[in-house]
Amino acid sequence: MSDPARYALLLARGQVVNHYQPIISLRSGKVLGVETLARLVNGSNLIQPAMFLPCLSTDALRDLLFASLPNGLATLAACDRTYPGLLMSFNVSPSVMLRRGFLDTLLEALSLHRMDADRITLEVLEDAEFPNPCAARELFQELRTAGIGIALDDVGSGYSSLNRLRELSVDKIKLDQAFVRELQRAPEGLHFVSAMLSLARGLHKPLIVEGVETAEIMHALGVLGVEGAQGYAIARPMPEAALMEWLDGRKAAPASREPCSLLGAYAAHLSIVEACRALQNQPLKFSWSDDVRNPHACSIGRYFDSNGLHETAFGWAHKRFHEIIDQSDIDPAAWEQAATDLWRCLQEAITTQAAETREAISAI
Ligand code: G
Ligand code: MN
Repeated sequence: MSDPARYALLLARGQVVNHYQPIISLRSGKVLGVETLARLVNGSNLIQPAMFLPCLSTDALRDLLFASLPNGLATLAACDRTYPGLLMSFNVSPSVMLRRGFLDTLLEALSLHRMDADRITLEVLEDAEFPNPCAARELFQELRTAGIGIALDDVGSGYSSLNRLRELSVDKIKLDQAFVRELQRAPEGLHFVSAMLSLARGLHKPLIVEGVETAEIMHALGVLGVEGAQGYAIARPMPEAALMEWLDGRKAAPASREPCSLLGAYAAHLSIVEACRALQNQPLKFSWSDDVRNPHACSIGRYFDSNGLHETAFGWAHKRFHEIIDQSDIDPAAWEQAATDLWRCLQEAITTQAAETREAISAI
């Protein structure tokens, strides 16, 4: 039997289980909600969505959503006993959303489970374009009027273009994993995260980043000011019982804004440079505070000091950046050059460190 036929058969037989992956606020450390992730059960194997989703027809995708919805809502009700008020996200393909009766079926399921519509969020997948943008706009309006949250999923990949973000009214933006997973190998990816964060802030929508695989990446995103995070460093997708245990054992810890790694320093430098640029661009009279002028008083300098990192290429680049800021008449080109030099030095150190860690792991 071909793979698509096997997946369709498993789905028709109801061989579907939900796993749940928490989404946390980096600001408060609190759990904001969980994303429902369907898995097909094939004997003792679980088949991941990346394998089977591309093989399913629109009808099958709709069946998948409405097969995972009742269990998801029951799990949400169970979570309420110990962790009230979480949100639950369900992934949905544009083609499924535009099927006749989609909203009614969704509302029926919610009413059957006595769950308020504002407890669920639909994550709109990037797997296809909306065939009818007018109908999509209307539906999004209806969903939002009903209280159902909408997130644009996997933004930055596939069809989740900026155009979709501009045209459709959504509540949240989820940045694709590809921009986050590789940050230790390619820290310059933080500029994409930062740009998306500015856009999300401008649109008054929280940005949630996916693919947060290490504590260092989570920390750097907190330094940058990202609101929500999801990924292996927080928790892997897990069945209901494991989710309950995880929630029971969870202690909320807000992300620190002080850099405590080179990637964190890269993120802090990014925030400082953007703030400086914005101020320099305005016809305002201002003087830099001592914290910005003094290389030992800024958060990056404090981190370098406490870890003996000043006498390094990036430590010198950091001092040079502050020397330029400290001049009474700042030369904008020299300032931009100094800002870029510090990123470049940090980037080199971070990627070298990541390569050494990989080598050390493979030697074990
Ligand atoms: O695109 P979407 O957000 O729906 O993708 C979720 C998928 O990504 C799930 O199948 C989940 O198992 C996987 N996933 C979740 N967190 C991580 C992570 O930190 N790294 C990687 N590589 N995959 C993840
Ligand atoms: Mn998703």
